[in-house]
Amino acid sequence: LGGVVTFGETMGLFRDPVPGMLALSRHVQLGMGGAESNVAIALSRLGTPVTWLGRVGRDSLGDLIRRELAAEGVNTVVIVDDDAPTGLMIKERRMASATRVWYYRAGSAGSRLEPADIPEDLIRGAGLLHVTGITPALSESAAQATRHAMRIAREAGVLVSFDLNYRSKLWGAAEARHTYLDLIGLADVVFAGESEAAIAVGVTGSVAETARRLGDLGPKQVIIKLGEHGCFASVNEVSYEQAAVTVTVEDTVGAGDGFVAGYLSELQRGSPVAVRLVTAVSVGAFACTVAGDWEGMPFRSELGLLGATEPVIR
Ligand code: KDG
Repeated sequence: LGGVVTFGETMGLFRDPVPGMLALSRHVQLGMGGAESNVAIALSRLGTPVTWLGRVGRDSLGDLIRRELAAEGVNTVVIVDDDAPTGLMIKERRMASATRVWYYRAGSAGSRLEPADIPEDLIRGAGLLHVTGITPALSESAAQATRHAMRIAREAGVLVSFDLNYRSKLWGAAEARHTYLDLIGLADVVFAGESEAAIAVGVTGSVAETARRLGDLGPKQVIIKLGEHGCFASVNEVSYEQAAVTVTVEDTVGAGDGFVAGYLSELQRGSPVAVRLVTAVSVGAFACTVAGDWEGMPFRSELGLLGATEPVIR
């Protein structure tokens, strides 16, 4: 199979790893973040070939993103936009248990993605296309690019994966709902948290009913992410439950992306559903153990560390 193709906006990221008021930070660290590139890095570390496509500005943050993805073994198709800067995200870890995020991405290079940027042949040759609900929230052209890519994949018989990934700072629930209902219908695999799923299909009495309603929109594989409670999945109308792996949490941002990568990596390997879900919760747990959106993603050879009984392995 031709590996995974994904695209979206990756931004520069400022954060202080020490909890407290960002206004008092004197040692802010520079990094990057973006849901789709987080997934791409995790897939690469898990041994699944992956290509990330996106726009960056002709600036140092754009250089950082290209260098980091190359270092992680992610194939990239990067469009350097001369007319817009790379977007930026600022993360304030106000206390160990509460992180706030601000975006500086309106009009950014990444948000200027458009249908003409989509490499149609690359998608037709892929094993799977993965997109998230962040991209259509960025701009009208990015929304069109997302839909266009999903249609091309579908027409070519390439599996399409869609993670709702609701971001309230980017759009309202009513607008998101309209787009979700459209895009879920173009997906084979859909991932959502419970509250995200409720935006699309309303509040239901049970996670099984939520999954059923999402499945009624088209996807055969519906996976509801339940955070510290693991996940619920309905695949070809069979239900599965998987508990989470308990870890000491540093930063939950990126856990959902790790979860998605774990599932998709196993799907690409032809693993059964139960194995996909175990790897999903394992990679999600790894992502929580390290401050940073993607830095904690595991290599496949490291997955067994979660069950380690000795703190030091010599
Ligand atoms: O899923 C983690 C992402 O939220 C983060 O890395 C940045 O893509 C991002 C976003 O839009 O919030």
